[in-house]
Amino acid sequence: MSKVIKNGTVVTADLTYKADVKIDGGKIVEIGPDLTGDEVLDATGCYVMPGGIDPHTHLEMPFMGTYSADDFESGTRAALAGGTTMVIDFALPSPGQGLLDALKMWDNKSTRAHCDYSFHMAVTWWDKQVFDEMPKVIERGITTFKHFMAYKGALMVNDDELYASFSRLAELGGIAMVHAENGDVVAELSAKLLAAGNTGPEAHAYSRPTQVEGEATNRAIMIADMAGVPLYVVHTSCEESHEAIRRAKMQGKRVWGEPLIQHLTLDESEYFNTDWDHAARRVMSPPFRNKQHQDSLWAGLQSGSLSVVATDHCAFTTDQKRTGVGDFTKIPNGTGGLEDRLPMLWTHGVNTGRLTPNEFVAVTSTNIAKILNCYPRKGAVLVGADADLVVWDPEATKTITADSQQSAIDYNVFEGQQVKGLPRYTLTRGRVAFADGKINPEPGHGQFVAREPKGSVNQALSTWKELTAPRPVERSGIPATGV
Ligand code: DUC
Ligand code: ZN
Ligand code: ZN
Ligand code: ZN
Repeated sequence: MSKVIKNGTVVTADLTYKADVKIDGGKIVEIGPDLTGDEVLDATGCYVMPGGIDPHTHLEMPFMGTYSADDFESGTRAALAGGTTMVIDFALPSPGQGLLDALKMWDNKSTRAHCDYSFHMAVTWWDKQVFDEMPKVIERGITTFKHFMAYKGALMVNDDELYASFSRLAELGGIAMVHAENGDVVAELSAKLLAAGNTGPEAHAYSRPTQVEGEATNRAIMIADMAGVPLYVVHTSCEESHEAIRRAKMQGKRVWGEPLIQHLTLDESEYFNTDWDHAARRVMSPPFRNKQHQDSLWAGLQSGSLSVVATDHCAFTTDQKRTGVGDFTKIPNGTGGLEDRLPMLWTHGVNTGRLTPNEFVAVTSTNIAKILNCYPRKGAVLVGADADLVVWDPEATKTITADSQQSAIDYNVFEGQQVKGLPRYTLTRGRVAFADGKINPEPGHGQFVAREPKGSVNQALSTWKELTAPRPVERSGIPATGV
């Protein structure tokens, strides 16, 4: 059964043009005028764009004494309802657990996914077993490895471990990723705040100032440069971190930054709400920042110094958040956003003139497909590409509310926000999974997307490489010992 999306305007990262799109066998088979097929989807007044790719989710993840509340079932339903057709989740070994063992757990969790997905691997500890398993993980199609520079005593890795892991990845052609916050300083500040009686959610923001993120981003970039590995910085939330990424790019390094839709549209005043639940529900790391930092992130998307908009979707219920009453360090870190990323970015980005529709496609889909090496199978409207598409109605409006969301949690951090620009249809490999406001789920439809290593290294300007084969200098006149 073929399908034709008719009367729409195709919008990709670089082109805008009127055309019908024909789909068969889950793939795009033809693009052009006046196409016919067994089934017609009307796209009059709509844009036909590559479905969103969210490269940063934590579904059913064990974290801070609990599990994130959305699993691959509710998480990928939320994705599709918001026009996202692929998620990349983090397989997270607990310290001491093998990478392949963790991967098995993630394979089992993801069997009910409604849309395609891939994984990043987290490196939460370091020894010979991790070193030996890395190539096997890459053979499985997982080429991106995330390192936590925060969460001291739990997931954090130290600089020696970062350097060892980054060097191994450079050798294997992988990409290093970092959660860039100085975990030692965060731990010190948190202890001080608690000792002074600052126990509420606002102390979470005080414990993670922008400097801890800027310092860690700079450090990660320098360590990546010495190791010669490309670096992807997740959840870039502030100017200090953005500045480091910008500078690295200007120096010719492959470094990418990923702001989240939450940091672009919500600010630190959320933590000073007098309702404890309201503030705690918004506790995530890094925390929300002030308007100057938001401006910096928007500017980065405009100029191309920041590449991708993600969510870090890691949702916890109010009850889960309440385990941190009396001690902000025990509030599970994380917020939702999968269903709202595209409508919020369209509303605050395209409708305000900050982003063109083509730039919107680039930062929500195409750029990350290229970075992760699954382009043009994903992130493209091209013959032969997977028919992961969103038919986008720029005139459709709604008010975001927890009552109508797919996520399993009992609130939404964007509650009450008016959005203009919503999916009319979302297609996952040709299957219409969302139509006219209704989800049509098929658990297990989603397939794992394996990715090949790109093998790109960072060698442009670094002089460090000259030192990797060190030669001792022959010297004369060495003083005799014991003089
Ligand atoms: N930050 C969060 O807020 N949640 C999950 C992990 C992270 O780094
Ligand atoms: Zn993180
Ligand atoms: Zn994360
Ligand atoms: Zn199917």
